[in-house]
Amino acid sequence: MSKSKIDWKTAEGFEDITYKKWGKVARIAFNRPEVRNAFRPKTVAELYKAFLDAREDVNIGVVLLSGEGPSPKDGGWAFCSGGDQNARGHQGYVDEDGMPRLNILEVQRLIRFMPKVVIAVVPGWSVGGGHSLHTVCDLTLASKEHAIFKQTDADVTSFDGGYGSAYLAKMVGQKRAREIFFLGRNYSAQEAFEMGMVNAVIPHDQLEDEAYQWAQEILAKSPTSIKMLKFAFNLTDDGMVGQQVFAGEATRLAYMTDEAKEGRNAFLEKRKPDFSDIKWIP
Ligand code: S0N
Repeated sequence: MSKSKIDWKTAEGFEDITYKKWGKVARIAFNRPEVRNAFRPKTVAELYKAFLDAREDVNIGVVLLSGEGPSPKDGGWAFCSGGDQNARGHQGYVDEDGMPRLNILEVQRLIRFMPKVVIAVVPGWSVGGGHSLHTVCDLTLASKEHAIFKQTDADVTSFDGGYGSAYLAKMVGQKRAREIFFLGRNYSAQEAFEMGMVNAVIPHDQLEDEAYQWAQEILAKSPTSIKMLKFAFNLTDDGMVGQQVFAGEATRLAYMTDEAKEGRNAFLEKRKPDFSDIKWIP
């Protein structure tokens, strides 16, 4: 698909992010390039709203998460540089309402548990909480020229002890994950690819088109299979919640059987259910 054929329709009402849809693909992007797309609580609230909309929209199957750019100040590119250090207060990140929040973790969970594929499309810096976000996405595509992966959590005493570190270690191995967090070095897209935390390194001017193409390939598959596979991949790392999410979808599939209809009908008709015709298929 050439870029000219992607005719994004932009949703109104967002300031810190952009939210667009075209066909069965949604695109959500940080829109604070002057601070390397750092997030404040307002940014996170908008992210949550957009992700929830994409989750609920039955026409959407794949979500691209990216960052707008380049920066009007210096031309730099960013996916996200994590929590906005200007908004960080004593107990969390603080907006005009004065409430300290760590609401990015709610967005992480929404990405993790949504029954759709989320692809991190990384055009530049992916740092701190921004690094955690690419980690929690299902796939990561990175700009060959501009993407840089870096964990500054131990520099600013704002550490992600959840998916950002522990799940990263499942992806790149314990030694590498500890190196990423303990040393806080910069890693190119190619180095991140070789470590196993990036799926493809793509020339910058083709990144968006290529991400859209990856989405099209996924969208050609069976939606139920993709959803069940995502939850199956998650299950072992998500404990009882992983089991709950997977099992919920199994229950939904069971609802579609004749025996489920008989169980419901028998209750509504105030009689005992008759499962005698149902085969015990091995
Ligand atoms: C991204 C970096 C490496 C880019 O360096 P570069 O290219 O040299 O640009 P700079 O000149 O440094 O930056 C350009 C302008 O952007 C501002 N800026 C950049 N990042 C931030 C930021 N995070 N907050 C506020 N402003 C930022 C710069 O100040 C500069 O502005 P001007 O032009 O006015 O000087 C480099 O910028 C960098 O290292 N940035 C900081 C990265 C960082 O430490 N982020 C925070 C890490 N921690 C988290 O994100 C935790 C988040 C969280 O909420 C959390 C909490 C609990 C559990 C989990 C999490 C989680 O999700 O991780």
